[in-house]
Amino acid sequence: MKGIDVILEKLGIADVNHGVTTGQASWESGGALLESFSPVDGRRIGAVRQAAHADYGRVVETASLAFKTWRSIPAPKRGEIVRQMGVKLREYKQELGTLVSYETGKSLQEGLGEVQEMIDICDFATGLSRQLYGLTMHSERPQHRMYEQWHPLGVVGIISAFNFPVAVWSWNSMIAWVCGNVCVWKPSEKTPLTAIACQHIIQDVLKDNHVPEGVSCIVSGGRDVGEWLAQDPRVALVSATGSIPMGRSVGEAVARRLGKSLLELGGNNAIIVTPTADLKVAIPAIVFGAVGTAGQRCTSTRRLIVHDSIFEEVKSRLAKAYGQLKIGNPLDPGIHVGPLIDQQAVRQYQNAAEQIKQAGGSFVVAPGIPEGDPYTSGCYVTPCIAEVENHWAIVQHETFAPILYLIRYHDAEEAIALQNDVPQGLSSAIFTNDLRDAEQFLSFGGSDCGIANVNIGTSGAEIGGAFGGEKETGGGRESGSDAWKAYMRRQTNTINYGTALPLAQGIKFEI
Ligand code: UN1
Repeated sequence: MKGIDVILEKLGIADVNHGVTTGQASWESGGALLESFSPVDGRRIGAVRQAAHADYGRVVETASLAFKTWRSIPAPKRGEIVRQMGVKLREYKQELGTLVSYETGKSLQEGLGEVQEMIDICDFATGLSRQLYGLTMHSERPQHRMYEQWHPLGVVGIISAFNFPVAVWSWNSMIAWVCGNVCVWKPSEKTPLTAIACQHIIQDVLKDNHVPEGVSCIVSGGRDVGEWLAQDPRVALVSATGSIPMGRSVGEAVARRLGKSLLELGGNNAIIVTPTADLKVAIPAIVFGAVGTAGQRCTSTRRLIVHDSIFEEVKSRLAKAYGQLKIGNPLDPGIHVGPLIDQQAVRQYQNAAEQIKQAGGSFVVAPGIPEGDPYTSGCYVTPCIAEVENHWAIVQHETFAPILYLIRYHDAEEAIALQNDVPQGLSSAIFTNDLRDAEQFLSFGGSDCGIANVNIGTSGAEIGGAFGGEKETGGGRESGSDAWKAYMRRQTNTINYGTALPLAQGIKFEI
């Protein structure tokens, strides 16, 4: 694609790039070459030289050393450095957003939106750097004072997924940095170039502020690099975003060494549509949730649980809306749906469609593979809708593709039971104008997900809230609210400013 070359040049992306960096310095690493192909048109965008095990070891050593300097810089000063990163991201928003769109296949609007999330988290982290608050407690002993404080953990490993190739890194790293940690990032092997671009964008900030090598590292590579991070006792926290099997294996390896992990795994997100729902609001929310990012968000809407009385109406309105979807080059502003990440994802979509048929599902909007120009990369699919039953194996499973399941319900209790009856627990929503339905959905007896919305869809969460989910989604929380606490260790301090030694619980011990 013309225009992309100019953007690559501006972002410092060459044909072959160093895939191992410790901030400003890039390393001649010994791993294999990893090529990145755009799902938009199949073009080879460039390649990165991956990390060999020895490179990984040296990076973590450099990071561990840098931690000693970085943690001694006052938190608000670290916040100021993160603020400057936000300024740089504003400057490069168009270029980075375009590369995100070209390397992942998401629409340009969504690529730009992802960079906006990065900018927003920089602002959030800057403010947070002055608010890493601990509590004070009243001691039960005279002339004693108790309080708690939060200290940085050390090296934070970040494993990110292809679908949000840069925002997820920034949610983790910006917060981790103001907390005083250093970061080692293993980007998705499907989107290695956007990661290199991020490092280039922040390089001047690192240099101008004399940030030591090792505070912001990248180790490019595949599953093996993720395993090195998970098994490495020098890595205090491993934050991993991706599939449930990936998270299970990272979580198990980190738990074996009693390390900390923060897991952000799959979702199987549902929207309940009640009889009082305002369909003018609900229909676009459902369509965006189901087909946005070609159904490849962990928050994508996968299941639609619709009341019997409006089932046919919702079905026909959705079929009409799907009929208007434009599938094509996501960099074209008139396009709604871009490609999936690669041809393997297309095969998974086809397998899912096959399983839906075998289970007895019927398609309201049929699946398909568009052919000819501009679909020659072989990564494009047609968003589809199927009438199914919630308990079917394929419905219980997260397929990362634009497949929307329609499920019928009769009473409110049944709707909530269906919504919760999947192994995952990330995002959920209800469309209703009935106060009781809404409050019931948000109550302890309602949605069991980490995110529960009323009259907005399941995807597109703002960075100000804590992001994450329950059950097989992994339990981690990232981004806003007090998610920063996962990146710090809590220390409880008791100080005796008297001349006696009263023991807690009134214990007498005299010598
Ligand atoms: C993801 O899909 O991994 O809520 C993250 C959303 C985005 C983040 C999605 N803010 O859809």
